Order: sequence, then structure tokens, then C-alpha cells
Amino acid sequence: MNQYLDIKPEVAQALAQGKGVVALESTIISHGMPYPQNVETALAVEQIIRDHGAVPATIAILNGRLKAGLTKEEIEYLGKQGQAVTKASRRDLAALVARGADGATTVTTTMMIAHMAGISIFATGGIGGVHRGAETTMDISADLEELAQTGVMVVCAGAKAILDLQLTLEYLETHGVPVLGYGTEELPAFYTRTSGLKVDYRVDSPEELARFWRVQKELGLKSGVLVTNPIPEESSMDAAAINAVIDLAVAEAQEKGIHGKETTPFLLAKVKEITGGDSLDANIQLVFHNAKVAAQTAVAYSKL
Ligand code: PSU
Ligand code: MN
Repeated sequence: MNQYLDIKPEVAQALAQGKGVVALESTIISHGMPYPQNVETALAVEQIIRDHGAVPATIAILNGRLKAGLTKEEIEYLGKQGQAVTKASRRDLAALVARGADGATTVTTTMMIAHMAGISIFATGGIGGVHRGAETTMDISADLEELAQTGVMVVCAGAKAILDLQLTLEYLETHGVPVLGYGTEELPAFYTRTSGLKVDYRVDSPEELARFWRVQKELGLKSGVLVTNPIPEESSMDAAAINAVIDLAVAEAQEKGIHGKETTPFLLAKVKEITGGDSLDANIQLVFHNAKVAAQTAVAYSKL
């Protein structure tokens, strides 16, 4: 057992009994949504996972401890802190632990801590990827590297078009990360159900996802798997409208010379600022949908 890791008793018990457990990230709470919707969403997501027979484990770093499973109060704390909490990627982990500091975990660090705890299925909203213009900026999210090397299944709604989705798929292909479409052959683009790009394989049920995951593990493949689950039709946004907003946000980030770890939070905040409540609502609904699919898959996986 990792000496820096605390597994919440409820989560530890579920793991010991071979029950389905679903990991959840905390950057989506601190940096992804405003208070109090962030806390309400995080708690509702945990409830959805329970309603589908699995146990949620929201992941973060608190007082230098790697936490697999948070209390309601801890989720509330992170939500209120918001952007004041360090956005913790792989390179931040040792520094935060050594200093006894707090960190909100991205997809990368959530995968790392989930894997340490023995949790292999994780639900979120969108992942990081290859940014537009990465051929000169070299801005590629550490999330892709983590998918290449850490055996966790990540259920998301694809990635936002703040990224170059085609290059993101190329990168995942190079690193041998399977990209699955849940009930679709097309890569969803977070706010919209389609992107015009194809996923590697279409999968139509939690049982099929669970079998795929079981075989990936039994083959000794160490990488993760990306499951892309389209936003529910009734919550999806108009592609032309949202893409116009994203173009504006990307242009402003370039003008202002935003770079490094600030880029993604800047773009997300800009899109939210321009679109107001609509994009937030879509964001919440797609996370709920991903939580449901991940919980069903975790339960199916626990029965194999
Ligand atoms: N994309 C979103 N919402 C998010 C993030 C990305 O649509 O909340 C967050 C996730 O935590 C993701 C991180 O892991 O941003 C990626 O940041 P970067 O691009 O700096 O690697
Ligand atoms: Mn980056």
C-alpha cells in the first residue's frame, strides 16, 4: 500500500468485496464549474453512481495526502476553494505531497491515484488532448501520456473542440490507446454528439465494455482505454454556435499569450463566460450520463 494514499473506508470495503467502484476527478469541481453548481454536481454524480449499484471515489490531494474517496465536507471545501486550489498534474504530485498541500486532480492524476488504490474505471466530463497549434506550441495534455501508460478506463464525452481532435486521435493511436464509442461510431465533441471523426470501435452495452476491459487486462496491455459517450441528444448544443464561441476563446488565448497549465482553464472559463448557463447545463448533463455508464460498467466488470 502506498504510504501517501488514504482510501476512504467505504471505498476500501467495496474494493475488498469486489464491488464496482468508480473514480471521479476534482479539477472539474475546482476549475471546471462555478460554485455552488460544482459541489451540487459532484454530489449528484456520486449519487448516480450509488443508484446504479457502484461506489463513488472522488479523488484529490488534501494536506499532502492522496485521497481515494472524499467526504461531503471535503467536496464542499474543494468547490468553495475553486481556482485557488492547485490544478495538480503528474509533475505536481511529489511537490504537493512533500509540502502537505492541496491539489485538485486532473484526468492524469486521478488515473494515477485510482490505479494506486486498485480502481480501474473512472468517469469525467472531457479529457485534455492535443491543442490547436500544437505543431508550434507543443501543448499536448499529460492526460494522453497517462492514458498510454496507466491501466484505467476513462469514460468521457470526448473532448472539447478547444483541442485539435484529429491530432488528439493520432496521438492516442501512436500510443496504442483504444478509443471506443458508446453507441456511436463517431467521436463526440463534448457539447455535440459528433465531430466528423471516427472512433476505433463502437460498443453498445456496459457488459460489452466490461468484457473489452477484462480482455485488455488479461492480455497484459498496460495502457488505459478511452470510452467516449455522446452527450444526451436533448442536452446537446448547436455545433456551429458553440464552435464559433470556441474559435473566439482560442483567438483570445493566443492574443494574450496564455500558455502551459493556464491554457485549458482559460479556454473553459471563456467558453462559459460567452455561452452563459447553456454550456454549464450541457456540461452537467453529460457528466451525469458518463457517471451512469461508468457505474453500470463497473458493476458488469465486477461480475466477470
Ligand atoms: N477539459 C474539460 N473540462 C475539464 C478539463 C478538461 O472539458 O475540466 C480538465 C480536466 O481535469 C483535464 C484537464 O484533465 O483539464 C486537462 O488540462 P491540461 O489541458 O492542462 O492538461
Ligand atoms: Mn497543456
